[in-house]
Amino acid sequence: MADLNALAEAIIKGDQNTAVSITTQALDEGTAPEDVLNNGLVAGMDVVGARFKKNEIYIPEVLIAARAMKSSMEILEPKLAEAGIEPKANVVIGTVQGDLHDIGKNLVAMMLKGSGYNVIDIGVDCTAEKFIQAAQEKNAKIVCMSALLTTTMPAMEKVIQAIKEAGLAVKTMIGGAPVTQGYADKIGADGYSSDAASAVDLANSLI
Ligand code: B1M
Repeated sequence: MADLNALAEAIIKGDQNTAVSITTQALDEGTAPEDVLNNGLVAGMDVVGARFKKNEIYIPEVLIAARAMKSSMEILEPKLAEAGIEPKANVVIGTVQGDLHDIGKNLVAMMLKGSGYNVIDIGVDCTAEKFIQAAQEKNAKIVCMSALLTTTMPAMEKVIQAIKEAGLAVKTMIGGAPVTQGYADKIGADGYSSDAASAVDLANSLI
């Protein structure tokens, strides 16, 4: 019988082979894909997020865990689709116009995926139009923006303004090293988080 605690542990350790093998075994044995997701993969990523937040582990460990999660998800996703299991929500994420930094944005995207969101990553140097088009096309509940340069932070405000003008019913989240809660309040973002694990908590509170 596949051990979902061991699957969570494999994700925490970033042990890709074990994660894939337990995921495959669990599905072959008829374990519900939702159980594999929630009690194995997401349970593991929750621990990774909590440890990252407390500085008990660092970016490389998070990336390795995310890679293990991704491999298992590739096996699980078709089964989830067959079982009609919906993601928590669609989320659009991108780095704002003029900014090419994407390491933090990618981490946030991975943590959101790990927590059950369908993440549409529109990349770097994204204009307000690109955010809006993706949010409309994918019927997104949240638009996430990342900026690493003080000079590109104002592009976040432009996106928020454009979203308001377009009358889109989406929540906005911002983050990145120079960004603060005060700045989020100033430009009317719905939320700010300082790190990728807190971004998941914030998204959960916004949907
Ligand atoms: Co750039 N760069 N860079 N750079 N770079 C910084 C940001 C800088 C602080 C370095 C410095 O001078 N000390 C400085 C900015 C100064 C400022 O604006 N005040 C800077 C500069 C000036 C530049 C260039 C202008 C340099 C030049 O060409 N003269 C240039 C700009 C290019 C452009 O974007 N147009 C540039 C270029 C680059 C590289 C391409 C070489 C490379 C980027 C590679 C890549 O991303 N693929 C790069 C890098 C790597 C950095 C540093 C060294 C590291 C950034 C990083 O990835 N951090 C950085 C200095 C530093 O921070 N020590 C620097 C790790 C990452 C995990 O953290 O992105 O903060 P971070 O993400 C965190 C949180 O902020 C949060 O979660 C993440 C994980 O916990 N978070 C969110 C991020 N987005 C979020 C969104 C959310 C929620 C949370 O919700 C939506």
